[in-house]
Amino acid sequence: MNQFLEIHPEVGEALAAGNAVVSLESTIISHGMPYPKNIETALAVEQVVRENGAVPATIAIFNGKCHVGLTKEQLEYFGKADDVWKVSLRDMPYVISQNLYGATTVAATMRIAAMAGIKVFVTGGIGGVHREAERTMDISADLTEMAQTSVAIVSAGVKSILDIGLTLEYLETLGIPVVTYGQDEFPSFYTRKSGFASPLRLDNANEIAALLDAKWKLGLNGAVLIANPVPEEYEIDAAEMEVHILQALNAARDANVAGKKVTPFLLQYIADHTKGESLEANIALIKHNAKVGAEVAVSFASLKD
Ligand code: PSU
Ligand code: MN
Repeated sequence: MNQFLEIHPEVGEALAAGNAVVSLESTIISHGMPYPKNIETALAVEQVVRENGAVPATIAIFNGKCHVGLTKEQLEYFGKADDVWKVSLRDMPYVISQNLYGATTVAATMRIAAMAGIKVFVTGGIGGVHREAERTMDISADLTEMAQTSVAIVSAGVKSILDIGLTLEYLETLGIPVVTYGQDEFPSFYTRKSGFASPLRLDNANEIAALLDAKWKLGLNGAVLIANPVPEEYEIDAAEMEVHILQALNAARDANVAGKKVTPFLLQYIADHTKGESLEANIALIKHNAKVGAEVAVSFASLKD
């Protein structure tokens, strides 16, 4: 076993028995949502995973170790502390060797999940190709990680702080199947629409599990992105969101925000300027993703080799 991994006993037992496990990221807790809603949401999401027959494994770096499955106290720590690193792949060796605390992004969470043998990962929104990336070259390591690591990701699509069209092109280049659950259009996080057709569509968890099985048995390594639209009753009007997003992008430019700070800055700005509504949608969609992710994990675990 990898010397940097610390697997929670409940998670380890489920994995050893071949039962369904769903991994969850921690950047959304420490850098993606305000306290105390972040902790409430993290706990509620774990509960949804359990109710749907899988064991949750939230992943974070604690004192230099990659923890797979957190205690309630550890989750609370990540929701409250302000000295927590946002850890993507390139930060892992530093944070681990310096015995620091880190909240893992999609890229880092996927890699640690794969090290532990977990096949399904649930989040809210992934990183992608930023608007104006042709000038800034700001493309999330989440995408390149998806090309290499064989974990299915359930997200609510791609948030329109990013360039959705370019992100879909990049995913195509990397050979990553993009499957929208239950509709033809690719969703854009707060809304079910994006203006882009989804490359693929499947309507139930068993078909998604069969696609994962086929991909990996073919030796096609890498992720599958499962885009799960936000529930209708929590959707936010796209035109209304676009106003806030443009303001957030302007504010980031005025403040010369660059590098790893860009995404947290934009998320924070939007959360501050849309108050309850965007947060409520965010919580609803991640719970919905947890349900679908657990169903996929259960179905995948039931497939015989
Ligand atoms: N997008 C969201 N919510 C998030 C993130 C992205 O809608 O919380 C977080 C995720 O942890 C994602 C990370 O992996 O931001 C991407 O950061 P960057 O763009 O710096 O790669
Ligand atoms: Mn970036």
